[in-house]
Amino acid sequence: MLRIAIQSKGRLNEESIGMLREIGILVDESKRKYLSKADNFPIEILYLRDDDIPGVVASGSADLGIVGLNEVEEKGFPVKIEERLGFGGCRISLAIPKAEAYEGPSWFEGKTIATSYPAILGRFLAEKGITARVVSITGSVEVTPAAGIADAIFDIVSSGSTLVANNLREVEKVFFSEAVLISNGSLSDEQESILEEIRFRLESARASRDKKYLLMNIPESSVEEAVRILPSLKSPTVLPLAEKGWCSLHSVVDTALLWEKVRALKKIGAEGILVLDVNKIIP
Ligand code: PRT
Ligand code: ZN
Repeated sequence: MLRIAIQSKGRLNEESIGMLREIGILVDESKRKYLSKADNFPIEILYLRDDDIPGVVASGSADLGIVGLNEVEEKGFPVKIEERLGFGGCRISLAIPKAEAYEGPSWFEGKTIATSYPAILGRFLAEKGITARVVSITGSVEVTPAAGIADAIFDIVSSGSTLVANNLREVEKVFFSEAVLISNGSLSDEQESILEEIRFRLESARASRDKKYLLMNIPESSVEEAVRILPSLKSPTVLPLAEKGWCSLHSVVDTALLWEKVRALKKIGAEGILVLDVNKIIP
């Protein structure tokens, strides 16, 4: 059995549950309690505030956690980053009042900066040799300059609209974050094999994300050319059709190349092209 801590509510909650579902671990949300068991996998879900997840994993009260890399970095607990999960992307940036001129980090010398990330900010300031006063605040950091509490802020930015709404300007992007899977690095052999299964499934899900499945009818005389256009996982699958002289051709292509391939295939006579999402790719 493995215990995994995820955010109970907030920005990472839904996507954490969605990620577990994507790899076939079903969490019954209607039964959601502080701790609940997955229906079909040897895993227990522990619902926590994101701030508590790195510490709970480091202490061994949970074996794994899904949390923002920003929280891991800020808290500084000795946890192991097992996987980057590709959601919850954001950055932590320094922002100043819009009207201020800015020529570089020395702007912050002697200034007061409000933040929920004093450790990450402290390291940045030390690296740049800047002395500033850091005010730790847990919420609504973006209103502190207008309220006269701070000259600048160091806060999470995603679209940037919160900064714009508060007449602030992002001047230094300091730390880039996304959701990560963490462990305490001391799992039993049985737990290690469950984690290995999770990693394997994550990899299959990831591999499928930027692929499309293509199905089409193509004249027999064009098959050789189509195989050249469509280098696939192996080679494309070619099946004869009832109608003489025609085949059905199946292949997997990179999403980025989809339209280029479709155009080339139509040119050599492909018809009835179907494009399908790929659910999993299991090597
Ligand atoms: O209650 P709990 O403590 O669990 O949650 P929380 O309120 O501390 O965190 P929550 O749910 O807001 O965020 C959880 C995690 O999501 C963060 O630790 C980040 O890793 C990640 N994340 C991704 C974000 C954002 N994007 C984000 N935009 N966390 C916060 N924001 C906030 C930010 O603080 C600012 O107020 O959104 C605002 C900025 O957004 P934009 O789009 O206007 O730039
Ligand atoms: Zn939090």
